[in-house]
Amino acid sequence: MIRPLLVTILFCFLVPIITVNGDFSNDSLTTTDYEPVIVTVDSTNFRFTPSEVTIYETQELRFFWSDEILGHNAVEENGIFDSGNPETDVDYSFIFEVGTNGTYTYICEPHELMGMEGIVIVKPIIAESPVQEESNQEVSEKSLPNFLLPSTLMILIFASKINLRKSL
Ligand SMILES: [Cu+2]
Repeated sequence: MIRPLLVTILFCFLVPIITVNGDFSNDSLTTTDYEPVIVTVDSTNFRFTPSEVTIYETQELRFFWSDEILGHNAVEENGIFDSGNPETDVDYSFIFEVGTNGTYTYICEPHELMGMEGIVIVKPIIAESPVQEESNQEVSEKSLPNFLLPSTLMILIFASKINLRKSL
């Protein structure tokens, strides 16, 4: 009589624990927490700073400077991104989509010969978009009781049958 009851209780507790743990692995990386990485022009007027940045796919890369003495731009060597004409005030952002990880080199067109260039290292992410994560959570919350109810009922029926047999 005690054993089936114990099994039932154990099963009811273990199943939700296993299910919840399984879902946690998907949440290990989220894209929404990433701050934009800002690249500007240093005091020499001919260098980007930082000249090398490491970012993640979907993280914002922002080229920002204002009141510069000279006009600058940031143009990726294969045209992946381009801030436009050289300006003394620039606020240009670019986002590398998922799957575009790699190393990118860009230049400032008017000062290319002076070595005004920068490198962006884009690392891949495994995360889903925030919208997908929310919907996954909804699904697991909804499916959990639906899944537990039939299995719990079956175990209870099974347990009661064993008890019935024993009492006969
Ligand atoms: Cu420049």
